[in-house]
Amino acid sequence: MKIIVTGGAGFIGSNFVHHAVAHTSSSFTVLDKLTYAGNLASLEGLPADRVRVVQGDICDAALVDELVRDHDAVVHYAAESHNDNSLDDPRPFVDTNILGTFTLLEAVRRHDKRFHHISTDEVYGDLELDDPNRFTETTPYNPSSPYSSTKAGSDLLVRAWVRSFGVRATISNCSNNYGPYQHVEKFIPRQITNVLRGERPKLYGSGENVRDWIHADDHSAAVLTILERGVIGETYLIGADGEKSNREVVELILTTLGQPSDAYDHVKDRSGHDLRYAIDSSKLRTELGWAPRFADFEAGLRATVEWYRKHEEWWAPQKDATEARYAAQGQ
Ligand code: NAD
Ligand code: TDX
Repeated sequence: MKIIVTGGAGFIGSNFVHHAVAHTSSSFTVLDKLTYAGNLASLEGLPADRVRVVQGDICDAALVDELVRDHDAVVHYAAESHNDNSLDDPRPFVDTNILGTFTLLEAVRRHDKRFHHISTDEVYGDLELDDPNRFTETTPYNPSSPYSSTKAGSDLLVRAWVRSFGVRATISNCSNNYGPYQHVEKFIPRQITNVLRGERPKLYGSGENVRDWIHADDHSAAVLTILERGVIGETYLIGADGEKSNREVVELILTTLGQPSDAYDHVKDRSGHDLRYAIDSSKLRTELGWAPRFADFEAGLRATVEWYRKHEEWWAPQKDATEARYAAQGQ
């Protein structure tokens, strides 16, 4: 197959291209605007005869139409992805996440191509810390932030294009990813690189907020599974039973790097900060037979710490500007 990967120079998209090159015989066209979050270094080492990069905007209807016409499928990762940025300046989130998805949907409708939409568990809002329930495919949408509301809007567009126009699309909503090539603005890489630079990790508020962690490579395997065997029109939740409080994660990073487990600071909380996310991925596991390989979060985190230790040249160029932005926000 010839597959377009939007946002393929970002964190999860680049992990997907590496995974899919190794596990399929397809060829891939990365369509990426190369915003601050896109990095061609994340695609180094891939075979040039199977991976090509087109720098462009998913809101560019003419470019999108030309590319979609010439491919079999689109896997759609491109997004503005950081909650904190969406609180500071929501406009690019509306443009890319909503209008960009609309532009892609119109092209796959015109050319009758397979579409897989990458989304997030954040569309379901948050859970109490002691709620015995987890998110499922039937949990009502209740997004909290400008980021998650634009992702929710894009999911609803995909559902409408399936029902109204018969577009051959599937959707997946995944929990928090960690692994190589994640931008240093995000929680885990920010704290790892802080410790590597002799700075203290920064916990928003109490640090009791819970995220459900999955390794990006497990996310990629799940997406390939859905692309190959998913039922058109269906939504699949992706998660690896990796619930941890932010404080627990910071303590693990500190001890992995030989520091005292309490060598962190509490900083200003995020406005509207979601308390807890938790995914029930039974549907994907029972109906499509997927299971995570990185079942041990601590081992996966140690490998990720090691990756950042060995790849300072990948993250260092973005670190100072990212920390300057946080400092200006009191975080
Ligand atoms: P990221 O910010 O690391 O990467 C986003 C990529 O999209 C970048 O390469 C950027 O240049 C590109 N991009 C942005 N706007 C674009 C545009 N208008 N046209 C073309 N390319 C554009 O994000 P990520 O963390 O890799 O997330 C990828 C997808 O996965 C997003 O849709 C996100 O909502 C979803 N997701 C992320 C997580 C997570 O934990 N990071 C969890 C669940 C779902
Ligand atoms: O310095 C920090 N300190 C801190 O305590 C940062 C950057 C974050 N946090 C907290 C906020 C969250 O509770 O850590 C948690 C994780 O934060 P982020 O990495 O910003 O992720 P989150 O807001 O949970 O969203 C992520 O998962 C779902 C991705 O960024 C989204 O794209 C995805 O949809």
